[in-house]
Amino acid sequence: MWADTMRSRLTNLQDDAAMNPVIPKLSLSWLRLTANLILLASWLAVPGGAEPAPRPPNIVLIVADDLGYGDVLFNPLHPKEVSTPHLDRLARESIICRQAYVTGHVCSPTRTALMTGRYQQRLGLYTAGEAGSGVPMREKLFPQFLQPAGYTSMQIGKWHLGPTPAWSPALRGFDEVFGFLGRGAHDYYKLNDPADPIYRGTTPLSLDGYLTDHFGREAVAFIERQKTKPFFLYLAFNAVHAPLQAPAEDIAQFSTGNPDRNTLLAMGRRMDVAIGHVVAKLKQEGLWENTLLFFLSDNGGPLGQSASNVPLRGGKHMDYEGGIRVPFLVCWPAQLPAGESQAVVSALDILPTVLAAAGLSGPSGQPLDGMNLLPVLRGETAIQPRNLFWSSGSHEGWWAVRSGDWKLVGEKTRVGLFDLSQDIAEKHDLANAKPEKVAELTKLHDAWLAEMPDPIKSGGKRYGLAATDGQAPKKAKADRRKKTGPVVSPAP
Ligand SMILES: [Ca+2]
Repeated sequence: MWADTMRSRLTNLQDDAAMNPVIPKLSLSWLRLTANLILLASWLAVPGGAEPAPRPPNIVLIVADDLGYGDVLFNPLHPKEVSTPHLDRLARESIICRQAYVTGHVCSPTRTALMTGRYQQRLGLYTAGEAGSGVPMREKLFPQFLQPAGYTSMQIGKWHLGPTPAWSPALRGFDEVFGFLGRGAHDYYKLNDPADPIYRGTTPLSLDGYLTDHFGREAVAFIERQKTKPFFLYLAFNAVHAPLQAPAEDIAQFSTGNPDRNTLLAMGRRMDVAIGHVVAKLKQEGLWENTLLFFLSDNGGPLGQSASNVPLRGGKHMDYEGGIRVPFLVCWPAQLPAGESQAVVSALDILPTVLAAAGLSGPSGQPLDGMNLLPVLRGETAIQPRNLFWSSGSHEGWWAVRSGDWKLVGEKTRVGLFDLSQDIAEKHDLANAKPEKVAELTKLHDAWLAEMPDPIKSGGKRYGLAATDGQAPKKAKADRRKKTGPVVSPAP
């Protein structure tokens, strides 16, 4: 790195000399000689004569909870009352991915995919109840992939991938932990509840203050502790998930006429300030250029809490775009030019992208479902059409597939077909007009779903059908009854 800097300075001086005859030729020769001697000395100082390997980038993964597509300033269609100035500043240094998706419409399934790099359905986890009950311990998680490159990892905030300390991120590759485990929600002020503690590592804490502020402070303190070595920071806010709670002075800054909306925006604003502190710390320590940072929401904004997903249809708990398309930033100043991308990206892509950036190969026995985004984001390869899939199993009955610009979305027995290149708001259902396209996309989804195991809790993969992948519901019991008479239930 240092030798590169010297080379670059010498090149700049030579360029300056070509432009400016005032720089004496003698000075240039002296400079060139000195630089070459220093380069030789640095080369000799390294065993084997090789330059030291460059430090891999720091990885910062910031996840907002239930933040609507429309509730960030970097969405140009945002409602006028939205206020996220720090995220907006970050967005101007990032690549804004306008067509970015998570793998589900609620928290823990999408966080499962984020941490495993695989569709959560591969583990039989289709719903929040299933994924929240615990991602199998055999599954390797994000920080474990980074350990061979010497990363130190910290998880801050909401985990929601297992309810008890037996599922703690401290047992899943995170060297440091500060956050809560169990449910998707946590009170923002009651931080001393033994039934739902905030943990440091696996030790319950008793705290005062506002939860989002704690998460921001912990992130800054982690960067301070780890600034000399590569680190992975997973900063998983529960903001702006319910309960709707924010400091009164923040709520007072909003006057939409809707108290819920005011509080929601105040929660977002408080998270925005925390993110601002994290970015400022990275810059202050000279780490910014070589930090690969992702920011996204874990699912769409809930319409019942006055979130905005403008211009998208629907919200949390739905597979319309408003439930699964999310605000998404990628920032790596040393490697990626700021701008916008129209590539269709998935939260599944984050792990493969990070592994590529860190010079690590992917797993052999646990194939990842996403792709390394760096070639596309650098403009080295063209954007290719791709297929993405969603399913929340038989209970909810939502499913969807995106293939190129076409999207088929199903809710129980209804399906809708949309051309997203013309109709981002999914207003014009083309299912009746294009039955062949419905059949094509249904077949794609069927093939994907056939690879997935049944949901771990109960029920089949599809609405109205029992387990066994789309076959007719099992009739074993009924058939048995015909042959053997009524089945007598055991006494309770
Ligand atoms: Ca969520």
